[in-house]
Amino acid sequence: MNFIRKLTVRSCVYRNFSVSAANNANYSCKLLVVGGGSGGCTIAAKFARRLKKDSVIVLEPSSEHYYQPLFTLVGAGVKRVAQTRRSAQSVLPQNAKWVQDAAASVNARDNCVTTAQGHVIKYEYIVIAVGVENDYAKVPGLLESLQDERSGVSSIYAAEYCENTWRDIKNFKGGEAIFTYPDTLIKCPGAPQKIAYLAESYFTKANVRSKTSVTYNTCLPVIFGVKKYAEALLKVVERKKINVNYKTVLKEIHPDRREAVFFNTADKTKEMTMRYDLLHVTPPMKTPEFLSSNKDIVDAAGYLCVDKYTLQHTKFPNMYGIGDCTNTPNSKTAAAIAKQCYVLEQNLLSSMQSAEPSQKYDGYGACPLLTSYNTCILAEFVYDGVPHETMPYDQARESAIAYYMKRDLFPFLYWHFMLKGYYHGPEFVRNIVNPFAK
Ligand code: UQ1
Repeated sequence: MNFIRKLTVRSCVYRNFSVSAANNANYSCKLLVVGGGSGGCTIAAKFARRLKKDSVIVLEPSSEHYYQPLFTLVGAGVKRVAQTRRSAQSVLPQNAKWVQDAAASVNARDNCVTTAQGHVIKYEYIVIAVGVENDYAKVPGLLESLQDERSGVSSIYAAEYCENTWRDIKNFKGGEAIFTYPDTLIKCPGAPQKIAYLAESYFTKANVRSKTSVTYNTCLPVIFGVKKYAEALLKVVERKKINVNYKTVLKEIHPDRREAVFFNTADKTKEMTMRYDLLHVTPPMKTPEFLSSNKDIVDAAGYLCVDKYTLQHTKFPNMYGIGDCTNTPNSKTAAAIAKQCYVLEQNLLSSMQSAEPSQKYDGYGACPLLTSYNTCILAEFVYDGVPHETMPYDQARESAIAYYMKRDLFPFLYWHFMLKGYYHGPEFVRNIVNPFAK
């Protein structure tokens, strides 16, 4: 049995040879998009419009699609998780075929993907857009704490737990509030500190700040990777009297004693145990197993190997990658995907016409760093931490307009334009609001 399943997976032998033959189907398509999140949905929309009906297949197991950038505001009590959710059916393009299943293996040499249910999908071109997932198991005690309503432990990094962050912040009566940042690549590297700033603001409003100590323990040696914004954020930290411990990583949680154990990245034997009343965890993250275990197409860390400018796979020219699962050294944010989707569209079209990809992704990423319930630092930058701002003011300044853009404008752009393939980042906004910028 096992042998036959392996054969099926490895060489994409068709259904007659497969173990659960009766239920298996074979599909073939011009373009297979693996993943129906921000990147997958956007790319599928673009190509479903360009190609004949059902030439595009989207492989996505989830019936729901979330606008994750709002999870921070869910954690802060400004939005409900229901406002971040739409059915996958309603956001995936009508003209594409949705196979509701997960990828189990990609065979880049034979141009086919096997699904968890044993279906085989043949493709001419493939876009991998599977994102990253939370690796709860890496921190003993984390999952059981998240699942326990009274633990005081929560995370804005999951649809099922982000409302619990608000519950914990709202019910907080003073004591130790700790916020963490893990020792893996993560999506939205600003969110772990944004939620600390919002919590601190709420504690002040609720008159519990004076009996509260707020601590941010980050794996990184700096508060933020782009110097211009790091300087501004250090002032925020100072004003809010938040204790920041650098190179400090959550190792383990003991929910029974409400204790969290941290280690120092410079000397892993140096451990520190901290008691908490509220613990917000940014979990370690990883790419899905079917991807990270496929050494043909990933780097040592398990991320899809693509050219950081063209987004084309480094070994397989009919394969592209977009979003959080690729090894491009940009900040993993929705704004990055907006820019990437234009580059990928143009380059994949070139590949389909047997030409070389020529568009280049500049590493654009944006991070609206909420610093209170009405202020935000709107960081925008390209590769190598070079600021690249859209608005006609110094975006390192905390501003109300950036807060309302984050809360109301970006979700609107996302649902109505980006997912439909019509939004490529703020260049057009820049041309309107800042027409004389270089
Ligand atoms: C953006 O375009 C975008 O996409 C919808 C976001 O969503 C998450 C953002 O957070 C940001 C910052 C941008 C950039 C847009 C402007 C107008 C600066």
